[in-house]
Amino acid sequence: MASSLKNLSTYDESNIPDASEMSFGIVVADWNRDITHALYEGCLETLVKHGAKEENIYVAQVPGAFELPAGARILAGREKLDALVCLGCVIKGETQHDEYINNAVATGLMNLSITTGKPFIFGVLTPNTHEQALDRAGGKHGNKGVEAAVTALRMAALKRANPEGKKTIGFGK
Ligand code: DLZ
Repeated sequence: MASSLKNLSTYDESNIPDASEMSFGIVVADWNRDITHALYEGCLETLVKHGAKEENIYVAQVPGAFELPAGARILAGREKLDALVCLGCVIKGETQHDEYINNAVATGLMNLSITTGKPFIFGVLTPNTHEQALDRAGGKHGNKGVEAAVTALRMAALKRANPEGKKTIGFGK
């Protein structure tokens, strides 16, 4: 399995843009809240670690992952944000609910990103079991909230970049 030996949240900290002038939204689903709140902690910590000010980070809770795109759209309409991170956890069950929810959220966030030109980051765990979720919410495979924050930082910087005279943007080590 691809993740069997990896902590998926390791990244080159020296290559992350400074976020001191940036604003972010974090939308967190309440379903599986032990997991989603651990994702939130990892996400918040990472944004602050790279310079984001807590007063420039806007947080909204929504009932479940299905509500993430609508919650993110509401937050984006209310505040001037560089990027939004959407955090959830949909655990596979006996029915296909997970596929409907995950596909809807992925499509919804992609549509928002394309139509608004603003990054809406997919920070949703899609595990088969609660244990797999724990492994990815601060456990042996890292914290997807950290990964989502890093993605938000990079995409926010890409959106802000003034490419005048440059042929490459965000092409790091
Ligand atoms: C209904 C439902 C189920 C069965 N499972 C999850 C889940 O594992 N993770 C999650 O975030 N939300 C779940 N939901 C709730 C839906 O996301 C949504 O909140 C409801 O269907 C109401 O629209």
